[in-house]
Amino acid sequence: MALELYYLEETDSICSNRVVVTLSEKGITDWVPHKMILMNRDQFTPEYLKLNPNGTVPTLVHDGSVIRESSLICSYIDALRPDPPLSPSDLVERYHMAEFIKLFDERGFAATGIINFVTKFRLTIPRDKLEERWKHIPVIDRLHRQQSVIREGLDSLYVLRAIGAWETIFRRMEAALADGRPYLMGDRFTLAETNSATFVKVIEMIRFLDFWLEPYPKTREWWDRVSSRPSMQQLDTFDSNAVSEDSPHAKAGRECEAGFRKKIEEYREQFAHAL
Ligand SMILES: N[C@@H](CCC(=O)N[C@@H](CS)C(=O)NCC(=O)O)C(=O)O
Repeated sequence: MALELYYLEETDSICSNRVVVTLSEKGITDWVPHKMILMNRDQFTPEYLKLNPNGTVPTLVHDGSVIRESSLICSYIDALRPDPPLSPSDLVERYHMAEFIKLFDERGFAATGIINFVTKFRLTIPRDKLEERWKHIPVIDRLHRQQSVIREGLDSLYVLRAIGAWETIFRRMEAALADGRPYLMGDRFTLAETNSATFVKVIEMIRFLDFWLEPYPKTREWWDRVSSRPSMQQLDTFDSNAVSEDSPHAKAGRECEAGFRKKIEEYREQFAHAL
């Protein structure tokens, strides 16, 4: 079996890392890496666009068949090699896990990108580089999201939406973990973790996680448990890690913290009714 992965090997590459963590948890090490660099616009070469017309990373190629979309790639890998299973055996539980993953895909992904863009990207990447990259983005939603947060900063409405997405996710996680279970689906680490932990990692890299999780103690414990697994710890050995207090993420986080906290307060006041 030949598994080839087109991916980014950077600590804040949330979708690629979903797959990297899944491969590690499955104990699969014999995959062929094709490292991509977004700033070199590797995602827009004609050869890559044939594999992935969205111009996004990651893409998995298995014996010549192409599998796209990070959460689907993770499910594919789980199905490919059954042990250890990363899905519950119970049918209803499997669909409850899929509901979580749908929420992470539909709201968590964009929200995490927005938080990374409005902090680290906004403060470190030269505007002309971003303008050049924007000329090639083939999906208009992604283009508008990036342009709005880069141009308007924390005042972009996308930032409040991103906060809303994470407030919903944290509330749902807290509810799932309320009975004392260690992982979202029960006793075992599953795809619900591989599909969310790399997103939460970025919030931690920016140093926003400690204050954000204050009202969510069970989710805090969950994060401590999940982030200490070797599959997650390896992410800190990649480029763009935020281990040092001098890293771009840590610096951008310090610069934006006060404004971001105000936005969380604003959201919590306006949306106390949210579930
Ligand atoms: N829904 C896709 C999203 C993938 C995605 O957008 N990846 C980002 C990197 S995290 C990317 O390739 N961005 C390309 C760009 O910004 O030009 C998935 O889950 O695989």
